Amino acid sequence: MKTILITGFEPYAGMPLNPALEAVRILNGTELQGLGVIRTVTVPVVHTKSIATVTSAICDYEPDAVLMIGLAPGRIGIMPERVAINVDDFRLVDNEGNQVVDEPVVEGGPAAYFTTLPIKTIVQEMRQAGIPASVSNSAGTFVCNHLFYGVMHELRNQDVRAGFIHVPLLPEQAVKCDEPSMALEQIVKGLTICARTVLEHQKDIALPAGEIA
Ligand code: PCA
Repeated sequence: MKTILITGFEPYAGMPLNPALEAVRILNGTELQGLGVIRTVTVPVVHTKSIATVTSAICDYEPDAVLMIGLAPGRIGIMPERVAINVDDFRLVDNEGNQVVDEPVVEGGPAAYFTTLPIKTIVQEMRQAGIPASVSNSAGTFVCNHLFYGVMHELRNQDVRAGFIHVPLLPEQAVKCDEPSMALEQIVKGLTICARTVLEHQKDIALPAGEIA
């Protein structure tokens, strides 16, 4: 039986909840029809703690794959990220008041790491299940990108596939700011499809997903 580790960020920016964490709490322990089991970990939105929290969970669970989940307000669907870049440029303070500007995530590290998840297949499978999904070409430069880059760097010589997926706001959060949203049940269903697809597909498909933004 394979193990897939799914990580979820705590609330941040004064929000009372983070849909990533709400979804991850529900997913903990889910069995994927004989393919594997989901294990989860909660990640602080603190740049000095986020990477270590996930690398320690990787040591504990020895997963076959790692899916890191975070919130991106304004996104219109579940969006697997293509690339992590080696820069912190925080538009907000993190949960311990740090605002890092124009510093590398890893001093001397490569400019970027690509996801090792089959993101096109993931998008296709979610769409076929009726869930809005698309590839994102930027995970931003806040703690989500920081964690994504840091974990890809830690895993660079290991046979563990990993990547980051952003989710939209919940409807109750979105009404206040007129942003797109997705119900928690749909986010949970979508992330379950992501986990299953990663365990079922080693290779990705060629689906056009380039965007100018
Ligand atoms: N989203 C933020 C950090 C935590 C989260 O869920 C981001 O996109 O960087």
